[in-house]
Amino acid sequence: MAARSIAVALLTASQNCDASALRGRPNTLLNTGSEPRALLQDIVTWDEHSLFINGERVMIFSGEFHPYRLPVPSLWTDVLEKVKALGLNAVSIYIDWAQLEGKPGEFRAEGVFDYDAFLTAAKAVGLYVIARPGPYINAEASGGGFPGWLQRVKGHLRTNDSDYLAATDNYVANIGRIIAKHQITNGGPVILYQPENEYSGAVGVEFPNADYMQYVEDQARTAGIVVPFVSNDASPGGHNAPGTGKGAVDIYGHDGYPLGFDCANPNTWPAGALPTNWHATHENQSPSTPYTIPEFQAGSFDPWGGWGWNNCYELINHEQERVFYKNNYAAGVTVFSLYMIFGGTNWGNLGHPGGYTSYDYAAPITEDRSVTREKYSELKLEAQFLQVSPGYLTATPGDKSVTGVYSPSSSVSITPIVGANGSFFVARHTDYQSIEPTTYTLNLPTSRGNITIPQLGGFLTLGRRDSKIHVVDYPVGDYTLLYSTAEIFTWKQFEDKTVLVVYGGPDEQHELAIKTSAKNWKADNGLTVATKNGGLVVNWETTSTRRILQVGDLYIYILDRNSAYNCWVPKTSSTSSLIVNGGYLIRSATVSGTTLNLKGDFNQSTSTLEIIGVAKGVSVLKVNDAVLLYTKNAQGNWQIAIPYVKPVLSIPDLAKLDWKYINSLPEIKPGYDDSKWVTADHTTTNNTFVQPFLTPTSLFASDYGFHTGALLYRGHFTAAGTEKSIYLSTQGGSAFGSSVWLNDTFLGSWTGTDASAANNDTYTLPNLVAGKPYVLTVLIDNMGLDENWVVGPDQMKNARGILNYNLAGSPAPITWKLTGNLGGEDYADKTRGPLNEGGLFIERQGYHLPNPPVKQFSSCSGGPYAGLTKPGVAFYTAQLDLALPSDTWDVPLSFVFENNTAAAGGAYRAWLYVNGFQFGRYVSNVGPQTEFPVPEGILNYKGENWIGLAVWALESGGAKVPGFTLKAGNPVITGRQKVEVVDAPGWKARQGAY
Ligand code: IPT
Repeated sequence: MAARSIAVALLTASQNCDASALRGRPNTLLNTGSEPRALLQDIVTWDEHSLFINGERVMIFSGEFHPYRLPVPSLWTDVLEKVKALGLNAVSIYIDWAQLEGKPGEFRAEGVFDYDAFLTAAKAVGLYVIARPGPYINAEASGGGFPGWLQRVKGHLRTNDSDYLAATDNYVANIGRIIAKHQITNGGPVILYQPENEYSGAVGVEFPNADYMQYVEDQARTAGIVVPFVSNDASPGGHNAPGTGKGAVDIYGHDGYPLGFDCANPNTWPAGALPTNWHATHENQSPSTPYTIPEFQAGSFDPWGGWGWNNCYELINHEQERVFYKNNYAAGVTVFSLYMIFGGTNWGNLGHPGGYTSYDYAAPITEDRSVTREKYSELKLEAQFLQVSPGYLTATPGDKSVTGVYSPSSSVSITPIVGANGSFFVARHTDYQSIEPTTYTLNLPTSRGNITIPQLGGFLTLGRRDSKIHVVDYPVGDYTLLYSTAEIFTWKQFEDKTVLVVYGGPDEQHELAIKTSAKNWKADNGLTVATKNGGLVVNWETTSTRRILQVGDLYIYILDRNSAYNCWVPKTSSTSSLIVNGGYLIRSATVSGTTLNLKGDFNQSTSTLEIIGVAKGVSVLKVNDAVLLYTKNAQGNWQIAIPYVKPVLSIPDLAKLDWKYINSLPEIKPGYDDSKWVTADHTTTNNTFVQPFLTPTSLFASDYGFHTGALLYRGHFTAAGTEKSIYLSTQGGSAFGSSVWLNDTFLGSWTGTDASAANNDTYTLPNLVAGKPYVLTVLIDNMGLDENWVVGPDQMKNARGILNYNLAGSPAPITWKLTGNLGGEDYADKTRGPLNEGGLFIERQGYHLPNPPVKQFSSCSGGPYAGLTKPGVAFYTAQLDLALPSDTWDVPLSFVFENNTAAAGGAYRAWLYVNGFQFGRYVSNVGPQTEFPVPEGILNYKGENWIGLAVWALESGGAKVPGFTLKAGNPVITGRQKVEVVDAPGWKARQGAY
């Protein structure tokens, strides 16, 4: 046994005897990088199979959720409850540094950025948290989470260059302190901490850089982090695994996105993408730690000009969950997190240029928090199964899947996971891409010998892109299943009975056997029952009618998969649960005295509930706190119909609002005063990515503190009269646009394509008058800063703004001024954070905030629908009053742009502001997003709202917004906690605004 595993084994063993010696070590104790090391706490421990929490062996089944992509703290609990209802027991969170330290040295984490509140909420819901604060996170976030001012750090990012390390200290000290406070050692939910992110590859610098990794870990320890460190190598490369010395983490993990991100071809599962060696690589790389996958593909990102979430969903759907997740179980994963469980929104410019506003990710929970996707339901089946299968955690996975051993069929491959408390045989198509159903039989080793299954005749079927877990010698309370071809959803031992729920796909033949000497049983029609191998064998064909087999006090509910999808297993205490059949969502169940209170959501189609396993002393039923009368059915289960009367929703017609208009491009007007603008006078730059540096002074926006949203440049020169054209090289990131004026004469635009992060254009100039001053105004859309996935090139530093220019035919020098958001790093809006507003005139003035001074604006009945007749930027704002039944209903709302290029009259971009939060960037000529969900809490459902649209027409004929509407999704009766409207200030005249 390696020294490392001895230390672990000793520690684990000590749990039951004297663990106290490990408690109470000072938080400042650093691990020096030498191994083996002692743990700093004794609550989260592990062996080669799994984690233990407080001495109890657990599977960690987690989903990634970014609180920063849902800026409504009172809705965090809603998402967390939806995660918990799946049967997951943890969430993994990234934290976006760029939002919290917009100005070096000033850390702010309040209001919508309140991680203290988030971690409190996770604890209250009963989920563990894996904390992943970076400092680098990737995450399709602007700069990969790095604040823009890191562009001015000369050293290599994510290395131990001292200026980079120093830049991270304040953030990690502050966020580390918040996370530390919420560790499980302090009664909080945080059980693991991930330093760095996918520290897996570099170009041109030393790699792996153990000093760097160790620094990141020491920073966290210094901030008080005592829980184990987990890594997330990009692939099974063994980087920083225990035993690799300095910088090693406690628990090695690697990520996996086997199907990739090509949503263009959603029906194509690429060949050879199913991992087949992950158990073996784990045994090689980190045999003493639980097999850990901190990020596994649960959806896909989608770029500008992409295919949209429906396509991505088709690619990464419930079938992908069946085949790929089950393949991971076959490899023995016991710390498993899905990326993403809920994607959310890239509001307020938080995204990188490779993505648009929606970060739905085709995740199990949709961006508008609905749980209608089939992958949500399929995930529930798998997660609930694992929760009741503790034997899985200690079973030993076979090296790989085999053909011809556990089934004679060559078209089926099976991986055994053999254990003392049940064995698991994971079957899949040998050709995992197969969309043809195949029939097969099994030959499984059981405690009653090898058995050919089905014993009572027929064949098993594996449908298109399917995988199944067949259990053997599987404990169900006091009973044991000798085997089951039908999959297990859950089982529960109640006071007077044990209920097992199994399911199969439509019309499939299944068989299970119970080890029992019972000679009496009760079987519903459609079940064939026989005694064999000293037990009872049941064989059936799945139909949508539920059938029950009763043997002793064991009740086996036999369902089809769609019926199983409708079931929930809410916990009533740490050791007991109910089984609830029906309901759109069952969030929780609490028993107090004689009353059972279910919290849940209901829609029309699933409003009948059956509650299985109510304890004897309980007689009163409340649903969402209201007492309801129930009946008992033949099985003694409670039954109740939840009244659902669809509310009449009054959704305002946006076209009828009282729209006000103000020009948002005063910069091109004669006499515009830019004296308060920053002069671009840096003759050097620390930017090491854009090389060579081509202009007399730097025109890189981040060199002057502007890292987000629209950028404006003004170039002053005195004409010689010989000027012919202006060449401009602009860069804003994928799908960016730019427009150029000379004084108030429009010279042209780059309307953008998804493929172009930069653009070079030469604009012909009119005849200029010698000796006269002229101004070039250049508007550039910064789509976010690049990520920095590969260490070394420092791609995050890739500049935004003007990279080069040439005033052809002229000796005249140009003096450039620029602006982004008002104040730059001294950003104006501390509530909505450093990224939310860019440099548009109306943003600098704060007119996008609630209650702008509309008296100074003009009335315009046509609003954005009338639009602009020439290129420019117009701002339209209106008060929007809502009166929606938000106390008991969850009503998803979204703003929809009509995608009609012809009617628009020209390419345009629109920024959507809702009560001051930028909740949409629409690009008419690139797409794909046209529908922008905005959560309640950002919208006040019971009162006044202010919405704004900044419309940038890029082409000579101007542009109008052909259609812009508010759309309500399907309302559901909800048991979620009340949504508090986010407290964020309205407009006030801004000091020094220009
Ligand atoms: C992995 C990143 O760790 C994560 O932050 C996110 O960007 C994810 O990809 C894609 O959504 S990197 C993996 C693709 C190798």
